[in-house]
Amino acid sequence: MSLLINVTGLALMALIVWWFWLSSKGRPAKRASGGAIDIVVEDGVYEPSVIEADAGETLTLRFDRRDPSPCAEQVVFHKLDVSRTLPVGEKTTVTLTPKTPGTYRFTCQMQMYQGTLIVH
Ligand SMILES: [Cu+2]
Repeated sequence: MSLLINVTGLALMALIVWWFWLSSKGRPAKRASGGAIDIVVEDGVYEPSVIEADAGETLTLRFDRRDPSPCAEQVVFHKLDVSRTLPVGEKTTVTLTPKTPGTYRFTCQMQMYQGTLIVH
């Protein structure tokens, strides 16, 4: 009986590892190349959640908030001093020109939604 439980436990762990590996693989970084990038805000994730850009490049991000929960209400770009309120069912444009290469996080006000802006 305890062997069965161990096998089940191992299978469950393998499934969890596989799930995380697969879900991170399924989200390639979105490269900014002049045009606007649409970011869907839904089910606790920004999609895409990783944005890449070059330093000094002006980024136009269009947040499409589909999640009506108050959690998704704001997007905050840490270190860049930018935050916006996102109305539900609308696209909110955020324009940024990061000048220094680095990794900048953007999150909701409670940091449940997580995004990363990589500046080269
Ligand atoms: Cu939140």
